Amino acid sequence: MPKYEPILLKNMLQPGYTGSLAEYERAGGYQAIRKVLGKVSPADVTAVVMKSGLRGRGGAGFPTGVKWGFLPKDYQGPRYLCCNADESEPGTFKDRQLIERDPHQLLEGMLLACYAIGAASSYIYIRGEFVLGAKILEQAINEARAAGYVGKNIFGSNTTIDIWVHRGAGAYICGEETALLESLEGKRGLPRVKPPFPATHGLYNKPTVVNNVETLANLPHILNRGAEWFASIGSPPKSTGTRVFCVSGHVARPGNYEVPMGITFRELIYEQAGGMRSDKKLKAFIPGGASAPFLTPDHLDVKLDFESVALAGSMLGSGGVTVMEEGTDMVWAALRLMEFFYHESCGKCSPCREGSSWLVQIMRRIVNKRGQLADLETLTDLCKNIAGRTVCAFGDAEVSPILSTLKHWRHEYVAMIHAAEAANLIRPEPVGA
Ligand code: L3W
Repeated sequence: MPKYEPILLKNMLQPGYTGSLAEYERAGGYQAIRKVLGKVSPADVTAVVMKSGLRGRGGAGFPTGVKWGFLPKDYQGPRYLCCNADESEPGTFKDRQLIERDPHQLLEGMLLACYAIGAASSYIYIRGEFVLGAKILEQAINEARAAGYVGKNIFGSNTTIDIWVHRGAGAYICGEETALLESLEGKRGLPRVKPPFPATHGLYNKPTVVNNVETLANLPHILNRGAEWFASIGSPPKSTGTRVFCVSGHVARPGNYEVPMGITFRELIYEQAGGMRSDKKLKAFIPGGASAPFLTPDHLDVKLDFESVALAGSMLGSGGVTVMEEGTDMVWAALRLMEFFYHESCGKCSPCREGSSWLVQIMRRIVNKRGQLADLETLTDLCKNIAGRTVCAFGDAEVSPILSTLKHWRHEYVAMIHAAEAANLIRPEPVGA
């Protein structure tokens, strides 16, 4: 038995649960939408979600009900819901499990969100590599459509809600909400300048809500069990509910763990994930996906809630916790992440497009024992000229591995450079060579 009551993972933890429509309904599925449809007004559904304190599980943690509330009230044209299933943040693999193991939970969440915002069409933008997930979702939508739960006049009401699956083509940037919308419209996935936000100018320039898979999967439970119940879980008032944390790296039991927000990293790593995989001690961890700055063993007692992790100098982000043991080369680790961001930069903004290339070249030079102490200042300067100077949050994200490893493990960079000097390896190598 898990220590904490699972909410989102509950069904799939039952032996033999396949996630079919019949099994989801046997477990109490599609009760929330039946309870709400035509009986509770859309505004009241939004009010419940607002009161529950649910915040976005994709990275930014924006309050879900507040986001829905930004949609123009008097607008008569179409409005859309987009489910962000483009899970690509390194170290994050929760949405995939939610999709593959309990697809109807997500579909019911989408029906509730569509009802609340008045959307008749919704899209699941799923990462292209999630071939199995896309297939499972298509099958689940077909089952729900055949039962009259998706499509015209759902559950015999006069409400029409359709759900379509759209597969991405392997670009990390399409997890950024406006790049996702561009891609969904058939264009190249490049972020748009915000404001205007999707709430007013989204898909096809219409009012649109973009919510993450885990965010939407929480909705049936909130509508079934009430806002007060949800708000009492976790670390109220600002971090309510559970999070599905993806623990990876040098731990004994990597995997997804659903726990109430507010437990400590120590508990997540040492109790839930079984501690370190060997006798080596923990050296570092990334608390919320590769975009989140690294933390150290001094942060093990930080609580896993939005505010506490921000106070510790990082972010809870997408919930991907990557653990590294003693002996991990932090300069190499930062380079590895930087190579990912360099590869994935969409190229729209010069600081990110050009800067990521320079950062990778300098980091490679240091790791290849050709670095100089002046490189550390150049790295810092470059990072400062990228963060906050791009259209989307990618610029901030890509500098965090370098800035946070320089903050906590600068001595490793210096030692690498001194070792190169001692071996007389310094042969100034032009950047760009
Ligand atoms: C209307 C306003 N809407 C804000 C909406 C906005 C968006 C949400 C949050 O970045 C983070 C990033 C990654 N009127 C509004 C408004 N909104 N003000 O609220 O917006 P924002 O700008 O704070 O965040 P964002 O651009 O959505 C997301 C981090 O997440 N991240 C990325 C994870 C990646 C995945 C993945 O693999 N798919 O989850 C990880 O930590 O760095 O900081 O909806 O429209 N006045």
